[in-house]
Amino acid sequence: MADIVVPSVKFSGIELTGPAIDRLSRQLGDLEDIFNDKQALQALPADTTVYEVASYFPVPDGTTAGLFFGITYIHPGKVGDEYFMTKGHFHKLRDRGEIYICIEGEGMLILMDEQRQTHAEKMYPGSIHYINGHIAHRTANTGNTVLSFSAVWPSDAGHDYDTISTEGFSKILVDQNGTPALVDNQP
Ligand code: S6P
Ligand code: ZN
Repeated sequence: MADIVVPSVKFSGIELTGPAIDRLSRQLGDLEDIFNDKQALQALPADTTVYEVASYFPVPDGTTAGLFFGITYIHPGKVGDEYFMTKGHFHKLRDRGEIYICIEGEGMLILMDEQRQTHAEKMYPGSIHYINGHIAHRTANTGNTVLSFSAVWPSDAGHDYDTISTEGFSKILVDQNGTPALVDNQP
């Protein structure tokens, strides 16, 4: 290997560019179990894109002592009074943490511990969020423009989506007269 290396994965504006970037996109049709207002959901096209994630996986999934990096882009929008948001997950290895850094837009990071205590942190350009292990995390776009944020997490963390898919978060983020409010989840 050369003594001096120029990395080929980099930010370009708000895009992640370079070889072997993994890209995924989630549509409303993939997110039926996370929004409460099923009537409002059915009134929207199932192929509406809610968020996209570009990730850099420098080592295989499950590698101990490595790190992954990704950028999530959540489009503006609502299903009923709930903001467009990510599925949300615990890490499969519960004691693995994560760092989020907001790049642009405005939003909320919703955090729930294993006792189902939930609170939220406001996301704004430059805000840094430390997510301890054992904490489920979900992000919502509360603005009128794309919310994007970068994330760094351990490469052996894995994702447990099933717990959130079946039990949900104990609180949801809704638009109350133009203001985001965290309210009890009553599905
Ligand atoms: C990975 C990290 C993010 C999310 C992304 C989408 O640990 O927390 O890259 O994967 O924001 O959210 P979700 O809940 O659909 O994975
Ligand atoms: Zn995570």
